[in-house]
Amino acid sequence: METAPKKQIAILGSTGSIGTQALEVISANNSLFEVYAITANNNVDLLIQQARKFNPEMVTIGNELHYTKLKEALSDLPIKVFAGDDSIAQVAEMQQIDIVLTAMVGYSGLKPTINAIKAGKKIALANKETLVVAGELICSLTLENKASILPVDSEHSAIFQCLAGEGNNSIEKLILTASGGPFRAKSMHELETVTSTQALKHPNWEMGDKITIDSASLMNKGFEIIEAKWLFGVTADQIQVVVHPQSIIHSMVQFADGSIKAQLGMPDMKLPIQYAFTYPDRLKTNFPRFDFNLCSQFTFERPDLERFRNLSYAYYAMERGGNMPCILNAANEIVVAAFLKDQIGFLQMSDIIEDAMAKAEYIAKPTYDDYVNTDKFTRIITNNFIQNN
Ligand code: MN3
Repeated sequence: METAPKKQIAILGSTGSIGTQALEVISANNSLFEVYAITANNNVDLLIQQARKFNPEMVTIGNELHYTKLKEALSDLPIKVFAGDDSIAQVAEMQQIDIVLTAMVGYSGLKPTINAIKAGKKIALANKETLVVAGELICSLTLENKASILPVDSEHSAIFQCLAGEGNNSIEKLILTASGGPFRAKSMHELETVTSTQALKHPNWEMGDKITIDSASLMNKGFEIIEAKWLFGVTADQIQVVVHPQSIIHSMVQFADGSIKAQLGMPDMKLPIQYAFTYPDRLKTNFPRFDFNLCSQFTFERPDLERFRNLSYAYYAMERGGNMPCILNAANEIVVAAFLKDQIGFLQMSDIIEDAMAKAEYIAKPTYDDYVNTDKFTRIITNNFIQNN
């Protein structure tokens, strides 16, 4: 029997939560997939371990201070070693690569994703900030270069799975589910004093620090509505967010006849990662199965936009368009970092984001350079708001 060549996979951000889970998926299916390249920003020790285990063609560390350590630790292996952000962006273009998994955190994902698109790659997109910041540019480049974007975010993977087989049937509405995060039931008064340690305890999902804070503040859901707009070509009024604390329904699509399709399963990112790698096929797994006999109820609530203002800021940024989502993202990255260092409180994150959105210069039709400048400037003014707090 003839066997297909293994799909060559590049993982940008291999030491993070998505990256490590992607490596588990590849390990479990090593007759189908091979790791061609891995990159990390700072976690050189784990990157070395991963490189020794998966023996990729190339390994890249963003922080150049770690280059020598990485190079020496792999000197007995035929692995090419690089350092610096430019090298990470270049990895994405390598001719041998079939799929690029973009799993880095925040704005840093933009440049490498653009490079991968220009090289016509299949992109398994886990870095939602890329679409938040520059969705319009990313979508036009994707079309132009015949690249394809496969969602890894669980909600968008759910929608993507619901759309399989629907051909040209148009979407009436997307219904994104949200767990509500660890602070779902907290009063406004309680939210004034919650700490980053409390925010980092997500009830259902194991994720990196930044996205866990974003989940607690509903900014993650805000980013996901913008991500959905670009991935599925819908407008703001076609996207509804519903809080579903059990996190079993991962999202839904409502069609023109009123029918609603949902995708369900245990919360486990390995499933959407694997589906992005194998689409349109499904692979057998031994992931835990959801059992209706063990679940007494599914509940749903309307998100509270007074306690969680970030979600309304995201709707506003999406409708305003231009560089407004880029401003939202940059301000959020800065306030989340400050909250993690206990420099500002939980509710102050939203106050400062609102100030930054009011102050940063709005550009209706931004170019790539405008996004770069918007990001830079918004970070400066957001830091000023934090200092003067
Ligand atoms: Mn998600």
